[in-house]
Amino acid sequence: MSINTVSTTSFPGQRPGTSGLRKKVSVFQQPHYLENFVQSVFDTLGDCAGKTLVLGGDGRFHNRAAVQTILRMAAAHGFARVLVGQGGILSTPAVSCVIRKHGALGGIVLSASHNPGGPDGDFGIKYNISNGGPAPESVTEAVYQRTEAITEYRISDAADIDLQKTGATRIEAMEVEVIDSVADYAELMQQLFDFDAIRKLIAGGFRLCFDGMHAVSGPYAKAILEGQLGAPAGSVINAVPLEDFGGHHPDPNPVNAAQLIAIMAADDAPDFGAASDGDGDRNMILGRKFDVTPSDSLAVLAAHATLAPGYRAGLKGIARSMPTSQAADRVAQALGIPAYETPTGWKFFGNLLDAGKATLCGEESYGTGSDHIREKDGVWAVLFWLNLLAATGKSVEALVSEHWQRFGRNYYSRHDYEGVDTHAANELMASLRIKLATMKGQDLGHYVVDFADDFEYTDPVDGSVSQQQGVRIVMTNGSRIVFRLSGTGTEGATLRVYLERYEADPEFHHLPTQQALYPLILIAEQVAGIADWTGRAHPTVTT
Ligand code: VG1
Ligand code: CO
Repeated sequence: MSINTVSTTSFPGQRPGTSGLRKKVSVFQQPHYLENFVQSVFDTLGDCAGKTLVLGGDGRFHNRAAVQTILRMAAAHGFARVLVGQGGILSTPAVSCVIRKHGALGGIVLSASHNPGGPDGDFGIKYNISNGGPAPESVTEAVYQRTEAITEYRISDAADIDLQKTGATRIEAMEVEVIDSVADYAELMQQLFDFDAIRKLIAGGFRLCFDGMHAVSGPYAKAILEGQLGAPAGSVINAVPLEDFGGHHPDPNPVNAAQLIAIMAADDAPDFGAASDGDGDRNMILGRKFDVTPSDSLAVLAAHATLAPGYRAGLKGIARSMPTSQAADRVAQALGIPAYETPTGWKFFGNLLDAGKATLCGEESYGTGSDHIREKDGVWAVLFWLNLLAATGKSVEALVSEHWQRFGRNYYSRHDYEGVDTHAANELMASLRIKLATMKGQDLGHYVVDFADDFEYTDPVDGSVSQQQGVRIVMTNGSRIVFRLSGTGTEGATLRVYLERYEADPEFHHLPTQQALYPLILIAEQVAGIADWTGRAHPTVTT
């Protein structure tokens, strides 16, 4: 075994987006592409002698090859130890959990999350810091600067290690320990939730269906829901991670999880349905013939959090990303705790959680989590819901409807225009920004504009400022339209339009969502000229 220094030249565009660097697999397969990025991360970290790194991914195509390369590079960089998931598999929340539990310096997650996989699909890489969370912008920016200047990387010429067998081995002086992908994570879940109560609920005939979407959460859900909580075999469907996710989009929304939606819409539907995404950090919650919007899910969990043992002491605060509905703010107000509004992306929650300012966090994009780790967490959200259902004896629909009665309903929808021309999308946003200054007080038919701006966030802990985080038009009655461009796509641009209307009157709590939001949908089109700029009369995905 020896360590070699390899000359390289920089690749343009290795700037991490909302959640790491995501590109087509073919881009990552170019010689030196992955190596350049990894060396840039290591260079940014500096001396790693005596330090531990955690490594794993969602099992998508190229995962194993990338794991072997990164192990050889970590050895060359002088890490003392790497903890790698068996088969190269670790969900994003499991990486976060393992980093924290074992006091690692950080971790590398190989995933493009909900983006499709396979040789023609996407691949991704993300660095998480010692608190278990995604690196903040100061770090991702330093990594990017390094990728622009890189001229060489260092790598051991050691042979591939056997990722299937748990246990320790060595590359150069570095110890590599292949760990059970689920064990540490499952142990943490047992500390947070009332497993006995959930077990009783299930033993009493309560039926559930969890869709692993052939992505990483399958093994976690099988071990916990079927193995530890006694759900009958087959309660977890599409449980085996596949390199191409079975050809599907591992994105847990009603459009992509059509099989689960059909199961939950049947007359003999289970009591509870859920799905997670490629890397296991998202969750979709369903009742029998009933969908829970992610924003409502956060609000319901917050309102009942003390029913779960891990949250019995109460919440310190609730944080949500700006485009997420304001439903959780109403709960925070009722509980007398602070509510925080951050830019999109989990990395913005890290400081709030570390500083003890927030306990629960959520995003409208099927992301929910807490201070138990520093990532959003799909299986955690499922267990939280099961804990609430067991503790209250109520159905999913009853819990949500009662929540609306108490707090009012925030009708909410996101319209995505995927794969639009990047130039046109940028122009659309630029022209919206120009209009902002004159929108205040404007009468838009049913609505009057209270204020319009481009969301800017000052982190209350470290004072860092993030600008241009989404154009928002907020009406005098609290209804909102938000526009932003996705930072996770790999083809063209994706315009996201977020629509929210607050309705206090229970008599109007059961309208079809798109109908309830129709006046706002028309205003969004009128203000932004979406059809003109994108050539699209309708969104590609509505959630
Ligand atoms: C999307 C979501 C955002 C989420 C991010 C990463 O980002 O909108 O809420 O944090 O994906 O989630 P964007 O920039 O495309 O809107 V995941 O599960 O892909 O790591
Ligand atoms: Co994800």
